Amino acid sequence: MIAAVRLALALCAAAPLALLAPSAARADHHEQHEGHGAVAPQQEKSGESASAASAAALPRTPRPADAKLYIISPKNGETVSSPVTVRFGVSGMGVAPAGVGSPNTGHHHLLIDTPLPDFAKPIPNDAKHVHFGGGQTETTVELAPGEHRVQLLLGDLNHVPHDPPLYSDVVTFTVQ
Ligand SMILES: [Cu+2]
Repeated sequence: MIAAVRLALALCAAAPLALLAPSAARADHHEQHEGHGAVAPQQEKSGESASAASAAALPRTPRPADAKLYIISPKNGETVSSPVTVRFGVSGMGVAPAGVGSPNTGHHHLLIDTPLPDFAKPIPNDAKHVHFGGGQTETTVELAPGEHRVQLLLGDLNHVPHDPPLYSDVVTFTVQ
């Protein structure tokens, strides 16, 4: 029952996130927008923004305790050439596209040469935090020669890590 309610809340929160339409968002959702949109703290209403950001906790989606996330390839310590194919593995949960709130599912995020992000916020979306919202289970990345590290982090329909967060071990490899 609790899971169903949380799911409904999460679905409700999905619309403003997807549409980026603050006028359509309820007041509490609006705060979330300002919270995770405000990268620069020196905004006009910086005081308000900061308190809104700390108060606006997105709903976290529960997940099975025994679920596992792992990188199938490359292997830790391997030397590879660029572009590098990275294959994602998950057990105990399913993969669903972003925006789909099926229980015990999520979508992959590949963290490239960056540590784990703040689990209370949507996973950043940039060159170091790559979202696979279509439900993809592998990708190919261009990487400069040298040592690199990759790690997987599962996100729910709103791109927020589950509770508890599900992430893989770090894989470190060398691009020749
Ligand atoms: Cu995502």
